[in-house]
Amino acid sequence: MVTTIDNVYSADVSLNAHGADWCRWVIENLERACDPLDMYDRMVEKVWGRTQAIAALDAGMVLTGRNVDWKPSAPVLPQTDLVRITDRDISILARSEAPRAALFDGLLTQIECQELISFAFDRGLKQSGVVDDETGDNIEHQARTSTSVSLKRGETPLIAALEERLSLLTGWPADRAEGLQVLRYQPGQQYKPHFDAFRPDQAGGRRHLERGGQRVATTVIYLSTPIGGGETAFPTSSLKFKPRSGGAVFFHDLDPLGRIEPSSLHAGNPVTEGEKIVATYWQRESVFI
Ligand SMILES: O=C(O)CCC(=O)C(=O)O
Repeated sequence: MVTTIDNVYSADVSLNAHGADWCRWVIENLERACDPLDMYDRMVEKVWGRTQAIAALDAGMVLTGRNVDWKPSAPVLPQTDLVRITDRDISILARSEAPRAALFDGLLTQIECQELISFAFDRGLKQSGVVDDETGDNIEHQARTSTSVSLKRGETPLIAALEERLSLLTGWPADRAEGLQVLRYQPGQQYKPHFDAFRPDQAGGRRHLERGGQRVATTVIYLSTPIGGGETAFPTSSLKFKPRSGGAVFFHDLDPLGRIEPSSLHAGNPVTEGEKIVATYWQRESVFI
């Protein structure tokens, strides 16, 4: 076979995911110095999956000699579904494209869950709050009826080990994260649909952005298994994760281009029986002090 520019490009699996015409479209537009962010939107609007579009643009940027740092960096999950992190095997039981989410198992042992719950309860839980749009203060709101406590990063050896585990699992530095927030939901308690990312168009959101930048990803770590209800639910896709102690759900708060991801809208469904206890871990764009 004669090697032509066309068949070199189309030999790239990611560029060729939707056939030769699309492959050519990507390369030609990159060669014309089009903005890859606009191209991404166009591709996803048509036939491309988000991950596919990113991979094709990444490959195209390399092949056309353009700047490969075209999108913000973000936590990344391992490709394989079983990963050995320090002393344990963590499984990825399920993945989703929209929201870009993954369900982990084996992040904590049952003993570790108990230790974290006891520590948080000893520190004392108070009525949970939400960020006030205008002031950025934490205010009580009927949308969030759990009780909670905010812990410091590395506050105990177990917390430090868990943060290290999450950092290794997602390839994101442990100092680019808030301290864990432990939440307790009793029957009837819930957190109605909301985004975790801060709104840059609101004064309250901007106040939080000054400290460590945007929230880039959330991990909800399940410390108990409620008998009924309490799913972490994503209403735009009808995806629901059932809490199981020791497991966790990870999801990106931003789209691959750093904008608030519409499908990251999520809720903690009302607990109907038993008790749900979680620790929420928010990763930030930059170092959080
Ligand atoms: O409780 C859950 O399942 C979700 C918690 C949550 O939405 C949050 O802390 O932002």
